[in-house]
Amino acid sequence: MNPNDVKEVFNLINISQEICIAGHKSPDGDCIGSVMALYEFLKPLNKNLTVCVDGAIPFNYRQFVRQGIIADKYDNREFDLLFILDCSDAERLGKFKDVLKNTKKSVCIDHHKTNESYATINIIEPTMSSTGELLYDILKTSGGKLTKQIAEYIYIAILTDTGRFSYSSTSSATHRKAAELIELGVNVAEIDNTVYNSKPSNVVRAFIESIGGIELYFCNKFGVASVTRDILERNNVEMGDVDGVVEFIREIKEVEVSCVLKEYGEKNTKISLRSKNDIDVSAVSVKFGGGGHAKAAGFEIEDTVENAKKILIETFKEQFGE
Ligand SMILES: [Mn+2]
Repeated sequence: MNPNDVKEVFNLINISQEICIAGHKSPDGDCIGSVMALYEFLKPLNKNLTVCVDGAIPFNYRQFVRQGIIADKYDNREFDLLFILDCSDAERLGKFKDVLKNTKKSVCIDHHKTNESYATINIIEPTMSSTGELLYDILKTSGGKLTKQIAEYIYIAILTDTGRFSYSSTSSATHRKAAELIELGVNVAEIDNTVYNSKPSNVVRAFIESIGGIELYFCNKFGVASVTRDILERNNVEMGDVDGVVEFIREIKEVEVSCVLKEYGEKNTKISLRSKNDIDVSAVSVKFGGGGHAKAAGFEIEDTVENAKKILIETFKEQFGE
């Protein structure tokens, strides 16, 4: 993290009145936690704040995001300053992507190694566990007091993007920062219960149906399952609510790469990949126009779930020497 960049970020905040905070579409815990932490940090500075995140907030994060805080649509206006968090490329802003084109000064804060440094100032740290952890480092340099509320948002971002402090991106520094957040008042058990132990039964049923379709290939090293429109409709749930399928597949002992295919439309399939050890799934993801990390990446294929699955199996055939 370049100290001059951070200084310039706070300088830009000082001289800006209309500030937009944007995250990536189909927001996850890191995106929501980071966006909301920055929102809470900027709130007392009496700026006009706009939050842009495309896609439904998953049910387990809804209580952390006050109703009406997120803009419905982008009206093409220009902001003095735009923050883009946890977003590896501008396309991932979804329906808000024009905000980057229309705003002169932008700051991107991210930890995806595939980040294309598309903003005016880019603070990109691929070794960080989460955008939340990186944002925490940045906010700490302000010297201002971080509230319990900010600490909670940062904690949610770190907790969820480290898989409850289990991924290899979790460093001793990550744990030290988590300790500081707890000292600021974060209730660990309460957050855990809200984020992980609060699923409506229909969401769990949709999860079980999705998991029920697991297919294993290449001596069980590659596991794949789909979340289809059918499953969602049958159980009356939103796509964003069915989380953790790809992580669940990875729990199988032999699985090296797990994959979930999400049917967003008849010819719109979103793919998430997880790697347990050495296979870099971000390389595969980039080939298909996506991005991510070595152990967690994603992209879209404009085809049916079944065809996308065939493409994925073919793609990993070589990796597993078949
Ligand atoms: Mn992230």
